[in-house]
Amino acid sequence: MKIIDAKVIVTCPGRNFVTVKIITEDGLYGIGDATLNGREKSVVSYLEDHILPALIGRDAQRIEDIWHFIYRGAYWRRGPVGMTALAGVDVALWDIKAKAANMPLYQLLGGRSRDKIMAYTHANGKDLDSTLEAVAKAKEQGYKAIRVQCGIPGIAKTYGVAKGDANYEPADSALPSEESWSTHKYLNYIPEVFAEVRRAFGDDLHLLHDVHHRLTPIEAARLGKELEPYRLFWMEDCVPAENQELFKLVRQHTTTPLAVGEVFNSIHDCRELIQNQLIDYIRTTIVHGGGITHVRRLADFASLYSVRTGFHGATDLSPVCMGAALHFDYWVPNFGIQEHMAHSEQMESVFTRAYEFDDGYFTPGEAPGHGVDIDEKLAAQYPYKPASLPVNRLEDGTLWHW
Ligand code: CS2
Ligand code: MG
Repeated sequence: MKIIDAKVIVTCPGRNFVTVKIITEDGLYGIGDATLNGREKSVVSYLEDHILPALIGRDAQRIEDIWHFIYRGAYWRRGPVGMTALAGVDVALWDIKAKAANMPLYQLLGGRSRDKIMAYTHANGKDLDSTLEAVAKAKEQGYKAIRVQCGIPGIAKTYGVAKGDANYEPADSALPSEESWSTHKYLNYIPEVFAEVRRAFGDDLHLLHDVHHRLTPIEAARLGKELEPYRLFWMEDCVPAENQELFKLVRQHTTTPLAVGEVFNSIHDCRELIQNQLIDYIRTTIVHGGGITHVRRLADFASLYSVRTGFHGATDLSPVCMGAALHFDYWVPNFGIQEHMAHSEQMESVFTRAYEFDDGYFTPGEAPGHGVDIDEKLAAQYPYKPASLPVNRLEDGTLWHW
């Protein structure tokens, strides 16, 4: 099944998405998400200048061999740009293989392990009242699990809090905007937010919170302890995780479950975290983790240590990634939860999708492949728009973690 064409489709229906499309001599084609928020063009060049030309003439069925050809062939292994480019190719090839077998992708992985896939969505507000309204709205929509982010008095702009009614989109300017942060104000306020949410909505709702890399280990330990009465499903990205050992101190002090990994791109970024049971959920998802071929290995390794998957699913991951992720979620034995930040109608108009949402759960659909396609004509109407993620400074001007 020879590859005769491979290309990158860049489109910006409200935000930039990068899609790999691989076409075989049999007329079959597959697509994969290769979007890296704020660094999209780097991935496009990595694909167009270094990867795709070398695929022409290769056998599309040899997914594993092509994976290693790209990964080892780079010499400069790993990294978010290379692994996102690799993921786009890998998912396109899995899409082709499942279409050739005329089966939904999850069947190719080993069949489904569950009837439905629990998702969590985002509820955020500039203040406590609007946050509580947002939780009520998400609950109304049927979600059983809700991530809660709230504006902090005295901090102008808090991570995860959208401007107005639009979906939260952090890459909101061509050059990085600057945000200001106070750990002191944040730590003094957030436990009260969860106390209020529990008071208003009771104990059944799964509550999640994203710290977004901003604390030191002892600060994260304090927050984890103070959130214990509110029984979170997870506290995410509590500290930056390049040094995986940082989690030891947090783990010693709190039973609040810990999630990490959306910025990771290989098993080596989280091996110690998993084998030392320093985390409970691994967030590394298909688009940034080298595709299904690599993330499948990561999930199996995590299962040895009772670590479950909790795929990243923000709007800057395209519906193509969501589709592939849901097939993976349907199969993976150690599934935890799937993030779902809804794409706008404009974004969804460019991508047709087989997956469905019902009362807090997804199913991936029975279409051959991952069930997502791109309307290239419509995609061409939305040209790339430069967009950067913000940077973050402490109140004294120190450049901090965003
Ligand atoms: C966030 C993301 O969804 C999450 O957990 O951490 O929204 C993250 O900020 C974006 O994906 C960055 O592009
Ligand atoms: Mg996050």
